[in-house]
Amino acid sequence: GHLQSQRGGIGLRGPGETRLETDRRLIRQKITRLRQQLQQVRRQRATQRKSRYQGTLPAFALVGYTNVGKSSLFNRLTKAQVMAEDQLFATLDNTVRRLYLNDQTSVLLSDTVGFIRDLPHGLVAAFAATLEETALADVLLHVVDITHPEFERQIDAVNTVLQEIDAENIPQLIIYNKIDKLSAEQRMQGIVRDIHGRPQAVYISVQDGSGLDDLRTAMIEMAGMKYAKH
Ligand SMILES: Nc1nc2c(ncn2[C@@H]2O[C@H](COP(=O)(O)OP(=O)(O)OP(=O)(O)O)[C@@H](O)[C@H]2O)c(=O)[nH]1
Ligand SMILES: [Mg+2]
Repeated sequence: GHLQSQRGGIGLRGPGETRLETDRRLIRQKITRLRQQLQQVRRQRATQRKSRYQGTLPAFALVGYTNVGKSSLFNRLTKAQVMAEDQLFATLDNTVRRLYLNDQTSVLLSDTVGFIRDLPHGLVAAFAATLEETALADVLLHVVDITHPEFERQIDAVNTVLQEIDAENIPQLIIYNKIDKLSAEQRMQGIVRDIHGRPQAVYISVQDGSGLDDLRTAMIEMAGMKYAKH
């Protein structure tokens, strides 16, 4: 049926308008209203996200090529906390958790989808909603599988995606993971620092737990840097 009859037809038809013209006008109005509502929802979501992230807690996001061990690390860091003190964290979302690093420092930690090389532009857009969280992080934990023969190309690929989502200027800590697979003489350890003494990279194994204390130390320092900046 026509919109006019559905709406009861009271004063809907403008002077000289055909029924078809009236319907078109009503549909256009409806589309405009829906667009405005959609815009409103988007704005609300952005505001909610901002207030969550621009609170007092520094937000850390795990990023990295697929299969490097991001989720394993996420689980290891958060599960250790759950076992130590179940009340200590609140689940904020499927993949965002509050993580207590020491008495003074707690942060938000989020897991993200793995990046892949040559991600088509359209796909980046499709992932955009997930990656929006990444772009809002204060610190990126860039996990790397140091035993992968192409780990350097994978780092570049991840950084390319980060550029596409305007996240290339967020401070990064490189986490070289899976050092348990390296031979004793290949194995590195400790925190690598830049000339200002800021943490740049750490060597860890999620599997055997080595380097996780160094990682926490580096994270605590970087969480503090957020406030030092201002
Ligand atoms: N040897 C070894 N294997 C590891 C380590 N950390 C993770 N893995 C393995 O690496 C594989 C991938 O781990 P995930 O945690 O799923 O990797 P991810 O980065 O979350 O992968 P996506 O979600 O696909 O991007 C799993 O088989 C893990 O068991 C590690 O420290 N040493
Ligand atoms: Mg994962």
